[in-house]
Amino acid sequence: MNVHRFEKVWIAASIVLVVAWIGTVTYGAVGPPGIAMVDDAGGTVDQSAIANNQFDGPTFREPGVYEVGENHYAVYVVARQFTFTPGSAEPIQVPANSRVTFYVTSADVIHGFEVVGTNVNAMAIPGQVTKMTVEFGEPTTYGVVCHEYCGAGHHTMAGTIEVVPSEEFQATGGSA
Ligand SMILES: [Cu+2]
Repeated sequence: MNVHRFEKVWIAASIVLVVAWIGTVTYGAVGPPGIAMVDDAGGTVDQSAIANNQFDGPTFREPGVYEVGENHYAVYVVARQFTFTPGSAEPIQVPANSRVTFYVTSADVIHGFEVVGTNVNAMAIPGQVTKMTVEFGEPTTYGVVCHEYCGAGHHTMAGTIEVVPSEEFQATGGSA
């Protein structure tokens, strides 16, 4: 069988592309970028209870920042049209060089929770708790934006995360 020279070049280029794509995904997942998908480990909540500001203990606690371990904090965030609580009215404060687990849910429609300039990027889904653990480094300020179109005020839906020196940090939700 005679394969034309250009045909061979394209076959080779296709193989290189496929290998490069697989390589990129593998590098992102197991290499320095540490990219991971958000799964359903956060479990579910009663969306109407969240909408009525009823928070039932371990499933979804009163929105705020909790100290849950040594240098480990939990942040419970409710997204609703068109604010993050906490985050919008008051910033989410976390200490520098800490590990933070976010629990995010929505009181109404699907929202997004993206920490600008980082790989923290997830959906806030009514009835579902999005759980993700991230590490924060030096003191700085991050913007948080909703990146799922959620209604007329979507473009105004934003918040702030302040990474503060650990001696200035005070957990709003208390410890444990
Ligand atoms: Cu939104």
